[in-house]
Amino acid sequence: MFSDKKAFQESFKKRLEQSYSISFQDSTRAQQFVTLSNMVREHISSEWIETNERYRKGNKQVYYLSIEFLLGRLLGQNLINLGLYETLETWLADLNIPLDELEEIEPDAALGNGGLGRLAACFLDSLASLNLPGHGCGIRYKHGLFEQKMVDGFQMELPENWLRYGYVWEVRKSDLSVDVPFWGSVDVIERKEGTKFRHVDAEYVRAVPHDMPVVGYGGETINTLRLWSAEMSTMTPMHDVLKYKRETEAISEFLYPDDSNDEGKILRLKQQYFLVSASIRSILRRFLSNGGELKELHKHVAIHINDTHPVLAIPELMRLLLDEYQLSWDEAWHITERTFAYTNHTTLSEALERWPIRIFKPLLPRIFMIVEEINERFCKRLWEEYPGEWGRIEKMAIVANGEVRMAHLAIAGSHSINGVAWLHTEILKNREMNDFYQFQPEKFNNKTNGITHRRWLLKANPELTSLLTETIGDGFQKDAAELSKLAPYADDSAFLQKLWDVKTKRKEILAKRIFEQNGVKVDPSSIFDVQVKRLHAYKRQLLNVLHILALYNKVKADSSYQMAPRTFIFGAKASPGYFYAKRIIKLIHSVADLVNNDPATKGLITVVFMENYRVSLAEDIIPAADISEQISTASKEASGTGNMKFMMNGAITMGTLDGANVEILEQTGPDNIFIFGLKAEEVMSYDKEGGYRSMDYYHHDPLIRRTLDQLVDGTLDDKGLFGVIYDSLLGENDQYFVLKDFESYRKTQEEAGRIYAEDQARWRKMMVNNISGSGIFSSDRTIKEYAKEIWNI
Ligand code: CR1
Repeated sequence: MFSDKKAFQESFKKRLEQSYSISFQDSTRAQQFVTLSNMVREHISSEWIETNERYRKGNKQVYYLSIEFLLGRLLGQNLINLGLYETLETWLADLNIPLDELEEIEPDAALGNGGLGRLAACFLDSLASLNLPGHGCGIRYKHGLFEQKMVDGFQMELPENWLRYGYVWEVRKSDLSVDVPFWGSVDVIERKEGTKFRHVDAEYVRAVPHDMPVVGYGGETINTLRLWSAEMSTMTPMHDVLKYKRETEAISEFLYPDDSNDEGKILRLKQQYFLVSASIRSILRRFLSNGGELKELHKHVAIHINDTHPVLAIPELMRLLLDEYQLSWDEAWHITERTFAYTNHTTLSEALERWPIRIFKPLLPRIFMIVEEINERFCKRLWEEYPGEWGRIEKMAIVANGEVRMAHLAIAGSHSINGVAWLHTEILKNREMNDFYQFQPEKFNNKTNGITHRRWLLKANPELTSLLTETIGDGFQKDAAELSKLAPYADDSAFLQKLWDVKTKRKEILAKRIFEQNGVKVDPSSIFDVQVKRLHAYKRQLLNVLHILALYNKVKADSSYQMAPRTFIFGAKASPGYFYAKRIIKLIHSVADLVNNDPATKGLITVVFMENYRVSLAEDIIPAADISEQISTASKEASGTGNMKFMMNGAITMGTLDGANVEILEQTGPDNIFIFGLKAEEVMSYDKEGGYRSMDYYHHDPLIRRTLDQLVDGTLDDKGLFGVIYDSLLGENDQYFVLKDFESYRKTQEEAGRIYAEDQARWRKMMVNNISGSGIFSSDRTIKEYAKEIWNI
């Protein structure tokens, strides 16, 4: 289909006309996009079949269970991985169709919130590109992450609709549906062979799989992402059918429904069980139909639990082995514990899931019985290890105080527990999960996150990709470790000039987009200083915006103050119920209004907030960045992955020693990164022992005082909008150490600006050292470690 230009063009036109009954001349970009994508999907079908055949012959399979997969767009990436991008670009251009316009039509598949979901997407790409048998299991939410619309600086949330053209990449497989039971009760049947349990009077929800091809680089391996959608089951009687339909379909309607009330909580728990029950049963079915022996399951199947959301997979596998396949508890547990591995992604307590028994037990009666039994046996083992230590055992229990603690269940039921960056894993081992680490140290390990360089370099930055290819050859495209070959070019002035030109070109492209979207003119020769990520207090967008306001004050107060012109670029969605985060978004807009419209700072400081941050927008922003803001309160950001994307695109990190920044520093060395602020141990010891008083910083630093006062004195608004932020810093003693780190941040920013303006040769060299040191952050490296050390594939 794609081997001959004429044949392709004819087939493309013909298919378009046949599918839409429209002449080729009159067809729309959307119709062209759908036609082309369908052709690509059909093109890979034989490789997809072939991959599955290969897997049937006995390799160990990995299943990556995740409540989020933040895929973004697939057309361009699939073409790159298939090696077809450039060919089709010219063939389509002949038909007057710019390929990039077709790519722009594709809605982002935004089935995730942020880092955790994007990591899952990068992992799928790496698994397939390394020809490893690893598949995703997730939920086919009808609506992905909300679309952010800014109205007068306030965030509005609109429902997202990625399925509007139908979804070209998926294949619906109704014949492989499974029915998932909720509610009802458990019948206990005493038999000669022992006690049997049966879940009765359940309400069933049908899980219908939709398979998506995951195209590996080179096109040899096409893995599968199986997404389940919830539909009515024929196993439930027809009374009150409307209510039943509504409640059923709600399960796969939205990503993370609001769970601030019980109704939302029930829905969330339903989603979790829905995902794991359908996935585990389809995994077992496939395993058994290939002739697998259940007692050997763990030797042929590895199941990974991405954060605690899919943790019910553990009792679900137990349930199947016990109730449906009649294994003994000990046999079932032996298999289960060796099959599962769990990744922790955060130590923030609000993200550690606990489910109230009053909700859990009635919704999932049999699963709850099994969880209780797991807990009893687990506590018994603890008792043997720590006789008499009630306090410790209660702290470690899986069920306690009326709640099921999902992380504890994950630890007890997995053979491997990993953090996502060196520092994060150390904090897990030595603090957050220290009791568990003492009990079973061999289970704990680190797997520093990574990003797929195929999307974040080859796809997002073709300009840099060609420059690198002409400089060090194309080996890095397959193996990102080869980026290290760039190191000698840090002193090659001809190369440095070309690198600078590429960066400038990407800044011009972004500047154009900013003008179109925001109506703000930004100067591509200014420093592009970028912070894009979810809005959260610990990520400290507030520190960034307060620094901008302080800088503005400095320039206003002293017209001779020298600074390199800067464009501060933000992108962030705030969780709809997170009032404080939304207020910070408003603050960024108010500061932008003040600064962008003041002739005194015109051309020196520009502030831009780009609406609706998402994967496809990130692909435009990241290649254009000079400075990458990674300024979380040390110890709070588990890893970060944006930091790695920026580094690979030649931006210099402005960061705290938090998450993977620590390892970025290891790669770049101290001269190629801007590090500031408290260290993790310092933050943790203040957290524990106190001793920090934000008010002192307010009193002793006139710049801080002046800047904070502007939050409440009418400079930014006259409705008291920012009192809540002022109070969080002073009244509530600044939980995230914004004021404590402020001066160190300000000075480091000043230093960065000075180098950029006065020592551009040095800056260019820093860029090279970042790119050449970034290969280790390819998710290929991460996945190879998971494969070898956790999954044993
Ligand atoms: C972490 O906050 C990390 C990603 C992926 C996030 C971020 O630092 O890079 O996971 N955690 O590991 C998260 O979303 C619910 O927890």
